[in-house]
Amino acid sequence: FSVKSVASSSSPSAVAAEQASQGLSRIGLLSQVSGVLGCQWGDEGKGKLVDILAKHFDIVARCQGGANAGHTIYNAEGKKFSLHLVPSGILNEETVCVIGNGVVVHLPGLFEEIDGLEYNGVSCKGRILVSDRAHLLFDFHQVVDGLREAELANSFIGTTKRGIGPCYSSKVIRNGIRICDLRHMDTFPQKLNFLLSDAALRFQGFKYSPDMLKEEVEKYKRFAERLEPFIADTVHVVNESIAQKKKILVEGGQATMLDVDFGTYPFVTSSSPSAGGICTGLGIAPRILGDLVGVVKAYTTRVGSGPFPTEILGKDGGLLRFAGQEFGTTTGRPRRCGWLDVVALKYCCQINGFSSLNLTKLDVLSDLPEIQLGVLYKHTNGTPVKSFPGDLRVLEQLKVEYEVLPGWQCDISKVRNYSDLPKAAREYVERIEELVGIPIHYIGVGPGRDALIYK
Ligand code: 2SA
Ligand code: GDP
Ligand code: MG
Repeated sequence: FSVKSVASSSSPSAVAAEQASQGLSRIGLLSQVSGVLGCQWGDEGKGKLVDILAKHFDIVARCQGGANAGHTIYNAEGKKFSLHLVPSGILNEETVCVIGNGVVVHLPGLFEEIDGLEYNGVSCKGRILVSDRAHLLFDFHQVVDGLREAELANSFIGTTKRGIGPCYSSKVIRNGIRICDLRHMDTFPQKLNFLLSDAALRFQGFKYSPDMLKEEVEKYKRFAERLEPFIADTVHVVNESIAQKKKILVEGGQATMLDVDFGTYPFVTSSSPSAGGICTGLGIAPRILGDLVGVVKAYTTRVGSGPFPTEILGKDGGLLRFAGQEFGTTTGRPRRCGWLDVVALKYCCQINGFSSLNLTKLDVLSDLPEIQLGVLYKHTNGTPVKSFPGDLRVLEQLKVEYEVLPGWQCDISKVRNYSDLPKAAREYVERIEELVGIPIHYIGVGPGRDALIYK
């Protein structure tokens, strides 16, 4: 397998012209390995930026999560695609898409996604590589996800029920079945039997019979055949590509506030959507990691349970949800909405060391007469909270101090130059930059590919 280089796909002069006009200098991502990561609780619009940037990269890779992710992108004709496992570089036909070792792969879902893309004219053959080290996520993991949530009753996490937690549990407890195990159908049934009987022992509601195992094994024999051309040692492919000076863009799923270590535990996902997940989920050395772009919505959303300090409850939160069309890409669940939380954003920037930010959905705030920014957390006794607390009880009890900025109350969705934004919108952007200390290089003013301002 070989990855065609972005630089060698056109003549040198064409490449120079491209870079000079609207290429690499404009996007500011000059490092060999760059990444796009979520700064809040997911759905910041990571997919859109990755789709736009893809043409400047040879490889776009996912390093963690699974089909819990929902990344919405639009092609040049405005056709909408919702991606879950396939990286958002897939619409750019020169890009190779890698599903790294850190991803948990539900094969029926992956094939459904590939079929949907092919049906819509997007060729996937030879363009998607799945790591032989990635773990298989079975239907039973999804059933167990639902059973665990039911057991938790009122304190449920609000997972996507895509089986993510149970699959990572299998991986970490070392019972997991990996993509490379599909090449050993002699031992596969035994491994799967162990997983299924374990689940049956743990959950009364889990129905399991020898027929079910037989059926699942037969299904996976067919999947194994179909998957074979997609399977690769992606650690080798990625590192060989790095050695050949090719460019790699890593697409994060979920976000730092959902990170199993840094997020609002236990109301988190089961992977590492922060910078560290790039190294462990793709086999890329930390020294090689370059520019990371943090994607942050101009307000905040969260789907599922857990603390949300700047949440707007009631009718006003509903208005923001309606304006931003805040419904889950994977599950259709309504997202909780609130003001931009600068305390959480600074914490996220600290962990990830972003070189720049993409502020998305600024257009959604256009109708508001005033906009609030959560700038400080205070304990109930009035003393400031020094940094984002790990203790959920502290987080649930604190008070947020807000700054109030004027709104601009006009349509900005057609604006393409930063200087053409209304003064109040620029002031909002610049106040965030000032508070966080990281430049905002990209500003989203609509869902479409063209609705992006380069600042
Ligand atoms: P899980 O399924 O075990 O990863 O759920 C654990 C928590 O992680 C949250 N989570 C997400 N939050 C926002 N967006 C996600 N993707 C979909 C989307 C979500 C959807 O793009 O809209 O469609 O509902 C995502 N994936 C996981 C989840 O809500 C739990 O809080
Ligand atoms: P992701 O998971 O971070 O890729 O984000 P999602 O795709 O789940 O959710 C972001 C939603 O906002 C999608 O429907 C995007 O099409 C849309 N979107 C992205 N950027 C913008 C923007 O700047 N303005 C508006 N109005 N919508 C946007
Ligand atoms: Mg999403």
